[in-house]
Amino acid sequence: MSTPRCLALSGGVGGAKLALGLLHAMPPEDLLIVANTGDDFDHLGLRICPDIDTVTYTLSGLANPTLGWGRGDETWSFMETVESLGGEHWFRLGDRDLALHVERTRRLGDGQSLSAITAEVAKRLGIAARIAPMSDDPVRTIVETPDGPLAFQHYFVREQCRPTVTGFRFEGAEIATPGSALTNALAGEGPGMVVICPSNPFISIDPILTLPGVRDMLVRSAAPVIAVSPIVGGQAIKGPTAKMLSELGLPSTALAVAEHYQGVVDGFVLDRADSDAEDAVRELGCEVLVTNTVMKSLQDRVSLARDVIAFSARLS
Ligand code: FO1
Repeated sequence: MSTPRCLALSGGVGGAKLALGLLHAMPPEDLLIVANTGDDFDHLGLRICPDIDTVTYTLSGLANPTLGWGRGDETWSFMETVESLGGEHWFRLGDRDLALHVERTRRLGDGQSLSAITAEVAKRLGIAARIAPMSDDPVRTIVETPDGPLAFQHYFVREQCRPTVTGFRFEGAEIATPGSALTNALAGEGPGMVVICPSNPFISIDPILTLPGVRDMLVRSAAPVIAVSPIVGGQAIKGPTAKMLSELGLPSTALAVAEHYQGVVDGFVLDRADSDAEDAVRELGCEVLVTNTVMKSLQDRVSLARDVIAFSARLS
């Protein structure tokens, strides 16, 4: 596999939106998206990989635009039937989405790696860019709360992010091997640029950075590492990032996210709404780009991707 020009680290919805913009802004073979797998879990006997699937469905044009996860052309007969039988229905698997979980679980059972399955599914769905898991080994995010630890999807979906967060653990990360797509991309001359997508820093990006050697490879990489803020005007575009920051005793600001990434990133992208933080972020030792980061339309995604590419060229 050739070294990608752009390595994008992604979590769920926000990451997938920028990944789609990047796909439109460069030749697809130049792009490698490495997805968080800390959200993965086994449910109803199936292996579910939400962040890989959100990126895969988004890049193939199959994503559900309303929910942000799962497929757009969905029906729910399977879930309704599970519920009618008294089964667990708090985590909803649509009928078409179900096929991916069944097929992935079968292939894993046959001994195929998650990397190989993810690449094959992307190809089958017509995606020309590369998508890879952060690791083929199991890493499971645990959310610490005052009432004890919660498995990630129990916190996120079953409890609707209501419990107060006191910290995170990434079970298995210390003995996991980073995926070969990720380490190959960062080895040798490395990629032209690394983009940390506007995903939740604690639950989407930290699992990737915690894998043995990954943070060091990013710090040592000659490529500019650029993070796009998932916080705009004190709010997360989607998800619990702002809530988590305040529960962890941090301000719900883009600056707090930049501080979190201090030492890893060379560049930080702020939304225009947060332009007053520009000097403070620069004082952390990284360059700053202020632009529109809110991605409502495809045009917004492509514009932000182009801005990030131009910013990285300035930093190279
Ligand atoms: N998120 C929900 O809020 N409710 C669900 O029932 C749900 C089901 C689901 C099924 C497959 C899948 O790939 C993702 C799903 N998600 C659901 C999203 C997912 O749990 C989270 O958004 C991510 O883990 C956070 O990035």
